[in-house]
Amino acid sequence: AAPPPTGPGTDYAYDDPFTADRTRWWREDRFGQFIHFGAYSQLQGKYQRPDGTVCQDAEWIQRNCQIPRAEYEQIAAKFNPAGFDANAIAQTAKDAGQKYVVITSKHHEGYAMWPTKVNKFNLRDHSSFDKNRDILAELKRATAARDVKLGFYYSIWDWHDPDFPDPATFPKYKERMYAQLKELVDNYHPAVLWFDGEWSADRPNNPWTEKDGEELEAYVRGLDPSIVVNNRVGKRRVVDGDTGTPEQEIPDKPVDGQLWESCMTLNGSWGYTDWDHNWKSPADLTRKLLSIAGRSGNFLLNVGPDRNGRVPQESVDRLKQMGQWLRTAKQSSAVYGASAPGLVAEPGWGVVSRRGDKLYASVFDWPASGGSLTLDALAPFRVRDARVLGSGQRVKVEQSSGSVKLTPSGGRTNDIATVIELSVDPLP
Ligand code: JFZ
Repeated sequence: AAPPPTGPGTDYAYDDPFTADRTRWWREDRFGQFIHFGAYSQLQGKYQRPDGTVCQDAEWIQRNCQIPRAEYEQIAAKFNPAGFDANAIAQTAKDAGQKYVVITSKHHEGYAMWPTKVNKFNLRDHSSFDKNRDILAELKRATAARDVKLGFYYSIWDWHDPDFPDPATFPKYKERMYAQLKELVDNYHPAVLWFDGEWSADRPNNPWTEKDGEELEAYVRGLDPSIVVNNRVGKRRVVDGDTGTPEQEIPDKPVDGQLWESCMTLNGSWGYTDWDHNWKSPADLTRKLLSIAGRSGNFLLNVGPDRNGRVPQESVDRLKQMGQWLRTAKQSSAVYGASAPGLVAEPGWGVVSRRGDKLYASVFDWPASGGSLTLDALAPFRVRDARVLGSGQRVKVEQSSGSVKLTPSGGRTNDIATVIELSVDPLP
């Protein structure tokens, strides 16, 4: 699978991902599920060194705990995620309101989670797993059956491939990387390819360059032009870490005009660990989702299955509660297909998102009885109507040139966020 020719005159058609048809579904869906699952999951976050000391990490455990290559290969050979239940995982995403799933097909460790023919370091050839099973194929079937899209995370940085670190042999690695990407596209038809590991690194050295990223995007475009490629590679790469694919954080203001996605863990770890119980609350997670949508971004929220392939109940419970909130009184209108309002500034008492002629004011801090909420206008508009989703409670609206005052007639509808739907007409 040779990469496409590059150089003068071979530029492939660069379009604007933010407006391209292929990303319309992505900009509409807003909420996805990340899955970190790999040979590292076999250790569940703990490695006991020969001297008896214990080193803890998740998906970086091989590198950060200095596990020798041969020993890590022996650990991977024990990996047997017999309990991996693609239908249960896809249903968890569906119940949560997560419209797409992105699973690590190959993380930095270099271990492929599908029966690649490019090397033997994979779940088919180097594990204790059933050799008749293919978890990516199982997940493809299970997500498709629930109208959930499937994408793959793929790490460029590869700790296992012997040709990776040396710039002289790096092209051989790239050939194998391209061949693996062709396998993933041809065999599983992913909706998203989420590249990572493109940054400068040591142990091992990472020879990757921006040019490699542009070539990679061209190659993927050649494999399937409908695939949404995240903005860590390619000519539209967003170098500003705050708005490209921010890890564990949300940009502090709306970001329009580009695709951006905040990825977060439900606790503090991407890969499963026995020891990380720092679970975020459903209210916090739902408010993060609302804040991200109100700043025109996507939320990719992670689960890490254990060595047996099971998603922790703590994760399932939180995602289920997020889905229940979204399905109540069409509160999901504040998320799916919604973006930054543009017409008003983000208030201190919650977040505002916009979908067509509707503004959704998601109120985290409901005013005391008789109290009101103020929205500072950024552009002229008229409010036709305002009501609380779920109760139909009418809200008194007083507009002045620079602000809108909303005075509810009753109480909040829930403890996470009470959504006021405003019907508005932008004015010239
Ligand atoms: C990367 C991986 O190293 C990590 O294991 C996990 O898969 C995460 C989703 O992605 O971590 C990163 C990558 C980039 C930044 C931070 C963490 N960054 O650009 O700040």
